[in-house]
Amino acid sequence: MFEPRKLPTVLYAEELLDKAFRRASKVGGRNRKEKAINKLATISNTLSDYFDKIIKSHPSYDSLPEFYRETIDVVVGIGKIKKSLAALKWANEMSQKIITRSIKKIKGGKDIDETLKATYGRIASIVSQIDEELRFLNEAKQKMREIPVFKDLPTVVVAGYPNVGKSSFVAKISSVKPEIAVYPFTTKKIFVGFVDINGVKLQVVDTPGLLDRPIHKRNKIEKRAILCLKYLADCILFIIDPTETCGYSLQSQMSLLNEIRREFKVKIIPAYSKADMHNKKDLPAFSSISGEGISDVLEMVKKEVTAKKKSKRELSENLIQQHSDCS
Ligand SMILES: Nc1nc2c(ncn2[C@@H]2O[C@H](COP(=O)(O)OP(=O)(O)OP(=O)(O)O)[C@@H](O)[C@H]2O)c(=O)[nH]1
Ligand SMILES: [Mg+2]
Repeated sequence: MFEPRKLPTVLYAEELLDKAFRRASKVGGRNRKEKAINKLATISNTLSDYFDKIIKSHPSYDSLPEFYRETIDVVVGIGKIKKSLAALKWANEMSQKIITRSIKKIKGGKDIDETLKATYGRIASIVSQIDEELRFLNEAKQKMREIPVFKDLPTVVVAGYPNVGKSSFVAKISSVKPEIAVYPFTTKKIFVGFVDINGVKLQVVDTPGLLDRPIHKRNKIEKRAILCLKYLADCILFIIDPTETCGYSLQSQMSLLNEIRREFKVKIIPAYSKADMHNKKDLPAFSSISGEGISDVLEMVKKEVTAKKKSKRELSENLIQQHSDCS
């Protein structure tokens, strides 16, 4: 299983060269020739160990589960990661070639100091050429670390317009504490928490707010929320703020709800937030501040995911029965 959190920190060109050259400066030898060869071999090993480590720490992106593959593509761009890793491979091969050739030259009697100087220069030039890629891989690592690792548990994804109270709800019911603020677009990442509803363990996912607009107009942050709805949700809790203190009209929120209903085939539970501020009862209503209505909403979610689990089990039992029936 790919764990983005385990990706190593990537050194920039200057740091990497410094590491390799510093190690080389410490090696000795029985004579000048041997010492020079040992220096070059040390640079070669340091660089190739390092490049191999970085390249191997990345998974085969094409065989990752769809959710991770698409999310990484939105967050960093898989094409760019592949190109950068290819540049590292190139730098590795080039440095090995140059060093092998220089060692041969020294063994063959070429001027030691001159050869060493020229080799250091060429290695520095090659590694500097991939500085941009090293920096990109480091940024990619930072961004990928923010992608949570999901468990194989029934999952409810909390969605809705910005500022309606999604994070407040998730923080109230689960182990995770996303940031909450009075302004919209507070949540920019995906948060996952866990909740136990009377013995049923659930994964609850807080997503960034969505506006009612076509997919091609959605920004990266919204796209991440959409991927959670598409791949992770066994059920969607769609939160609506009827007080409109979120800054968006009830009409726009309902229009988004209809859009989500058209787009996703999983069960959607619409619920009003901020029940401490209104008396609307045509949908289930809860308040993350007073706590009213929360347990009813959780009960509805639990009923939904357990029903889904049951229908999944029935489906596989039916399949087994059909296929094992030899009569
Ligand atoms: N009165 C009242 N205010 C609430 C309730 N839930 C959330 N709020 C307030 O609404 C504002 C937005 O809450 P968040 O939980 O950050 O909303 P969000 O939907 O996660 O917002 P984004 O991450 O920006 O999409 C904050 O000022 C909260 O204190 C509630 O049940 N009652
Ligand atoms: Mg939020």
